[in-house]
Amino acid sequence: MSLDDLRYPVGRFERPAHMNDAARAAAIAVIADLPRAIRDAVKGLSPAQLDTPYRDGGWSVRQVVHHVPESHMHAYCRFKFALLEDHPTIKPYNEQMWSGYGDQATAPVEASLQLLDGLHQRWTAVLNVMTPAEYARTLHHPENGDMRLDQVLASYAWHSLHHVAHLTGLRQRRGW
Ligand code: NI
Repeated sequence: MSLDDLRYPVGRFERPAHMNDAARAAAIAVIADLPRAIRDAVKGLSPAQLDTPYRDGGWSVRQVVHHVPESHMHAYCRFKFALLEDHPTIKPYNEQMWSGYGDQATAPVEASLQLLDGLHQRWTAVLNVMTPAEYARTLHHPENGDMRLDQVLASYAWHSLHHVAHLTGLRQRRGW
């Protein structure tokens, strides 16, 4: 497998120009299901397996599991800011630095799984009450430019599948 296949197992994110009702519903279903998907993807792994990089030079399984709720806490706040403020500028964060901080090696994986459970229930509740007009609201990302909330939703649905595939791909290759 090429590095790109290992790093981008579901392909790179492509920002959709438009999202219809069905596309939004499919993306919301991915967000709603992610806590279960991640939990299943790490079920039964030993501490040594959790500390295994999903690819050479990549994050460990543990770091991937801790990264997802950290990323999605930002996502949740970005949605609420964009819903309640006019075209807010959101705060980027350096995910490599966040994932390199010491807590990522020591925090229990279960803590991040529980965080995902509650966070995604709340986030899904927001996504399910948003109107089509609200999905057209925008935010400004200092690095990625202006985005509509339906495009942000698409990016996090992709992000969810992307990281689950890192974990399931590793287990498949190792026969775990
Ligand atoms: Ni990520």
